Amino acid sequence: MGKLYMITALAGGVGAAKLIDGLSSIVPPEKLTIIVNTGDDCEFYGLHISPDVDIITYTLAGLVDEEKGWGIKNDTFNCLDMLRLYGYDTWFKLGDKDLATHIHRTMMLKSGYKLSEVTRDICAKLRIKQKIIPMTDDYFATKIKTDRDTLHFQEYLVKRGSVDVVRDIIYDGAEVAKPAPGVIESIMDAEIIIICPSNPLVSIGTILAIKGVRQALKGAKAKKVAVSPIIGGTVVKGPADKMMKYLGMEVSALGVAKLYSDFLDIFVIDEVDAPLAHEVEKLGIKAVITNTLMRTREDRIRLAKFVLDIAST
Ligand code: GDP
Ligand code: FO1
Repeated sequence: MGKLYMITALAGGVGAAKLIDGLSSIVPPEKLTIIVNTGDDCEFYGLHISPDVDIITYTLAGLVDEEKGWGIKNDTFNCLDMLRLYGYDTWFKLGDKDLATHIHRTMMLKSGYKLSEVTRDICAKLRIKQKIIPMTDDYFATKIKTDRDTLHFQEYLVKRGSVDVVRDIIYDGAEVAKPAPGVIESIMDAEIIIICPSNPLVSIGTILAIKGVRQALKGAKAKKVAVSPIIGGTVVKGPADKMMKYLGMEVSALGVAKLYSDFLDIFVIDEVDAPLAHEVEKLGIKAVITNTLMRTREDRIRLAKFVLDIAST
């Protein structure tokens, strides 16, 4: 690769972290900014948890549990066991080391620091040189309206195992939440913007719902490239396919392309979805085809290189 580009990525959790890992091995850290979804943030035992921010952070720090894609590798669950004994709900699996992150974050938030400042502090202490910015410092909660109730996203996903029929997705707080410092600037300053393979509704959709973000993406000079999170009409993991289906969307790379069509330049779709390329291009988006499944570290690096090559030609 010749010129070193300023890159900004929009990211959710596990799917995104794999591509970010690939990018981080080929891009100098000071050239990479990652804007991360906070719609999944939740509170347990008085602690503020930022699952997607932590997934990206732990991945870049080499701490992540590779098998699950979240949490810290070789973590133990002694604290949770004790909390269960005291009668607390323990369906959200917070490891002992992971809890230290949430305690630290909550203490800093309580003493007046913003989430973006806390994230910077955690990154510095974990020696992460890339810039990780939560999408907002303000309250924002993704809620799922089911047939019987309205749930926080983590209750829908983890507690109930995403079995419910999804009637609506509520971006609670989107009306007032402001982009965190650096979000709009990093979009406007970027030369390449990458939309990671993340849930288009509850990971990328939330970032796009923050005031000014979609507008900034439309106006940004950067080449905007997304990697499809849907391969052959299905997901690698997570509930994106079910959610899209229940909300009447086409469950395919084309369905995702439609959600990004007002700002996207290039859509990277999987080889199995080659027949959709023509329909994607009808939306005014260039479709490029490759193997997008990241099973190994080599897959991550290869896909990251592919995305950068496509964006810089
Ligand atoms: P998120 O990253 O927080 O949105 O949550 P998930 O990790 O559950 O992933 C969401 C989306 O990423 C799903 O639609 C997955 O299909 C997609 N995804 C996960 N891994 C891969 C991968 O290796 N390649 C591609 N193309 N998509 C992936
Ligand atoms: N995902 C699960 O499926 N079960 C869990 O118990 C769980 C705990 C957890 C704790 C900390 C953390 O940072 C992430 C955690 N996740 C868990 C992942 C998380 O719920 C989702 O993958 C993301 O919110 C979606 O991006």
